[in-house]
Amino acid sequence: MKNKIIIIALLFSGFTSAFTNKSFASVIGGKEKAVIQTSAMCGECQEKIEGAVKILDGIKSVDLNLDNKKLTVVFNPTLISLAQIKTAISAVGYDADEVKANGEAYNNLPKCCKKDGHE
Ligand SMILES: [Cu+2]
Repeated sequence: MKNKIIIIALLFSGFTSAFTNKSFASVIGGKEKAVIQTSAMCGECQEKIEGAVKILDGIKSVDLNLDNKKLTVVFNPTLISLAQIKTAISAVGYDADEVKANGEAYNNLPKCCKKDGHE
């Protein structure tokens, strides 16, 4: 009986540490969920970012919230990494957390889609 409790306690501590070790990402049965801060300004940006991520291998779902500019992405970490997703967002001209937008792609954005476009 006591052994059973210890095993359960060990399983539980392993389970919770799997969650706390991943700062903004959590593991959900082979899928990983991450929230990425982007620099999206409008619906066009939203479509562009979601579209750029959606076509990548291993992406389960993509959703950009324009109110807080956060992209919630569920992906299979054995097929794609979080860094690759951020690079794809940068490549279409937007910041993704610590990864800054690709300069050329950003320059080619319509003025209203730029960070200083609403002055
Ligand atoms: Cu835009």
